Amino acid sequence: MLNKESLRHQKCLISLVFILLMILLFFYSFGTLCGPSISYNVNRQLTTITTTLINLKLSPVSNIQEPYIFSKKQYLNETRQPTVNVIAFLVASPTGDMRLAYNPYPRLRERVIQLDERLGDNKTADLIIFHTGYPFHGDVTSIMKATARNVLFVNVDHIFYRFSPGFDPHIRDPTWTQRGKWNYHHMCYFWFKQVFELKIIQQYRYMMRLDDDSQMLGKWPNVFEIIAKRQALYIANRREVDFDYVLPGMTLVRNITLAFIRKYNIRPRNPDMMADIFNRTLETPNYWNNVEVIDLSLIRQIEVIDFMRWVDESRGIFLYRWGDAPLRYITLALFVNATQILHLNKLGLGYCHPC
Ligand SMILES: Nc1nc2c(ncn2[C@@H]2O[C@H](COP(=O)(O)OP(=O)(O)O)[C@@H](O)[C@H]2O)c(=O)[nH]1
Ligand SMILES: [Mg+2]
Repeated sequence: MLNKESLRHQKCLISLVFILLMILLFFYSFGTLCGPSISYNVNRQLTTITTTLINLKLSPVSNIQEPYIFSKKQYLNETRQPTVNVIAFLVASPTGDMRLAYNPYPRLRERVIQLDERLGDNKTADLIIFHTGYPFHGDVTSIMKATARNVLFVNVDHIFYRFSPGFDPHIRDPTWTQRGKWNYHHMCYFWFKQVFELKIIQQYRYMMRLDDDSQMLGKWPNVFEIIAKRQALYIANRREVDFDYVLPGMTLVRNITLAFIRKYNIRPRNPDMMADIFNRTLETPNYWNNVEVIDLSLIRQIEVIDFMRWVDESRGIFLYRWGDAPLRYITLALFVNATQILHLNKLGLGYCHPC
């Protein structure tokens, strides 16, 4: 009697759960079908752990997954020819006190329109806007609509705020501060090393970096075509120097460079640039890389990756604010022949910064 009763109870419960499930399923599919059409898609790059492990083994770069990518390709359902060229910006979305925070997107939109007018690549290169924080929907779509290029908004919060291994930002103060306490250092770390480890970058061969506080002057030819045709590895902006009395510890970068050369028995490919680094007492040279074009095959070479790791592990970026510009200069001096570096001024191309 008791058993029959509990059996009936169980049956009732199961039917009730089943009905509830059906209702839930109905509302879920109804919501999916009839929900407001999403104007851009979130491309959550969810790959299985196995794939990631395989990738890591095969590739010398760490292939960091970017969790949030808003892509115009999906937004407009566009079918464009895939390209090996990419133009990269980095900006910070407004955070904190919104009344005081600076919103970089309106100016970036202007720069993107200008880029389309001035760069003679027929708007074929992709545009990646690396950003921290959360741009408003309107910021994203206004830029996507302003250009015929394929645009990708890539959130880099998951790597941007990282420090070199073993560096403790809590017990130290920086020798240089701009925006937040460590923001400038993070920016240098990003452009020197982190950007090349992002998975999204792996599909490209040439990357042009541009900053939102700079402008191309006049019409530019297709620099991607030029670097490829001339089989060059880098297009450099003008030479500048960092002074040790402004950035204490800047010249210590020579020690790590020397140690690296000795350890790996390297013959620097560019003796003139190397001499430029070592022959000045308090100055460290750099190319002002707020604009640069890089053949990414350069930084995919094992020894270049090793050098970037050495620099990273020395913690000099955070201890002494070694900038990505002098670090790039040293990388070029170590690994690139003079003939493989093209110069904007020799190409007759103008650029201003800040402007
Ligand atoms: N997301 C993010 N971007 C930054 C930050 N600091 C600088 N940037 C970007 O990095 C680029 C270079 O920064 P900038 O301050 O102009 O460097 P400077 O020209 O070397 O003084 C600019 O395009 C900025 O938008 C930051 O803290 N967060
Ligand atoms: Mg700047």
